Amino acid sequence: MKLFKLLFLLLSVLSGLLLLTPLVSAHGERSLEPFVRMRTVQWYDVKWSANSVAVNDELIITGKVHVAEDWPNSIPKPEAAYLGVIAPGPVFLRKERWINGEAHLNSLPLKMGRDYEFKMKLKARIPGRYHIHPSFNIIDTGNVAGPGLWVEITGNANAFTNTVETVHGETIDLETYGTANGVRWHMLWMILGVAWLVWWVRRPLFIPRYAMVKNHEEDKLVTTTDKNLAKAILVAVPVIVFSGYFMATSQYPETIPLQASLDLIPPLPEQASPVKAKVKRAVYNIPQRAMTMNVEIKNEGSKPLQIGEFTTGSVRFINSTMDIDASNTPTEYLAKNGLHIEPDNLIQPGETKVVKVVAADAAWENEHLSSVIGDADSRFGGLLFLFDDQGKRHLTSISAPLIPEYK
Ligand SMILES: [Cu+2]
Repeated sequence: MKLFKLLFLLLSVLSGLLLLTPLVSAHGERSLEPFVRMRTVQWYDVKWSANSVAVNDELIITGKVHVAEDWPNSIPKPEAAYLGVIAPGPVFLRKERWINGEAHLNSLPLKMGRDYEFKMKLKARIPGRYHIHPSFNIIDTGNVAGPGLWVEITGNANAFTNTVETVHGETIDLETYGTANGVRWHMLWMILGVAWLVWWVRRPLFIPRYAMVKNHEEDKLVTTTDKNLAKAILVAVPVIVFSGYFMATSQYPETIPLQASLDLIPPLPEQASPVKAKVKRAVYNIPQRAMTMNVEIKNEGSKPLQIGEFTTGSVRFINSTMDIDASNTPTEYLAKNGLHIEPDNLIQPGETKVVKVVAADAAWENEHLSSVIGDADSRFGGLLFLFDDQGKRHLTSISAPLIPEYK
C-alpha cells in the first residue's frame, strides 16, 4: 500500500510538471551550434510572398545566401548542399526550386566566399499555422536554417489537388497514385509472414520442445508437412517477386531512375567591392547582450560609405539613423535599433579608419547566438552592409574570435 501511495505521489508530481511546461512551438532551428549558423551559409534578403495562403495557393520564398569565407575547419566543406524548406510535416508541396535563375533539382556544391540567389515555389496543402524556413542541407554538416515566418494556411485540406500530366499525356493524382498497389504488396507479404509465424506458434513452444530435444525426440519437431510447406514457400516467393517484376516492367517500359548527379550552378558573378573590412577585436558582453567590435574599414571606391547593417545567424542589427527596409523580416530576427557606430560618419573614398561597431539586442540570447562564447570554436561571422551616398549596398563578410565579458 505504501508503494502504491508513493507511485501515486510521483505520478501527480510528474503530471503537474507536464502542465507547467510551456507549449513548445519551435522546431530546433536555434539548437545548431551558433558558429555553424554564423559561419556557413549566411542568409540575407529573405522574403515570403505572403503570411496567409489558402489551400492550393502559392507561397514564394526568395532570398540570398553568402557562403562564408571563414568556413569552420571542424566541419566538412560544402561539396554538396540541398536547398529545402523546414516545416512541420508535408504542409506545403514544393513545385519549383531555382538557384541563380537555374532549375535546382539535385544537390549543388557551394563555393566559399560567393553568393547564391534562390527562389522556391510552394503550394499550400494542410490548413494550420506553421513556421516556414528556407534551409540548406549541407553534406556531413546538417540543416542550416534561414529565418522563419509564421504562415497561415486557410481552407479545406480535402480541396487540395496534386495532379500532373505524364509524358504519355495521362493525368494522374500524385496524392493517391500507386498507393493501392503499394498497400496490396505490403498486405501480401504481411499475410504470408504472419501465417508462417502462426504455423509454428500454434504448436507447443519452447519448454515442451526443449523437453523433446532432451529426450532425443528432435526428429518429431519438424514434420514432413512442415518441410513440404517450406519448400512450397521457397518456390512461391521468388515466383511472386519475379512475376511482379516482369509485370511492372512490361506495364511501364519507360522509367527514369532517381537522379543522383550534382547540379553545377555557378555562384552569382563576383562584384568588385570597394570596401575592405577587418575586425581588429571583438568582445561580447553577456549581461548587456552586446557585441562590440573594432573594425578597420578601407574605402577603395569613389563614393563615401556608411555602415547600415550587420547580420549574423539571420538576425539583422540595423543602424536606425539610416533608412533601411526591413519590412520583410519577422520581428524576432530584427534588431531595429540594434547597431551603433562610433563615429557614425561617412568613410570617405581612399580613407581607412577604425570604427567601433556595437550590435546590441536581446536577439543574441533569444536566437541562442550568444552561446558561441561557450563553444570550442568561439569565432563569430557575419555580413556587414555598407551603403554609398546613392543608396547602393556593398556587402562584406567579416569574422573574428569573440572574447567574452562577464560584467
Ligand atoms: Cu521555425
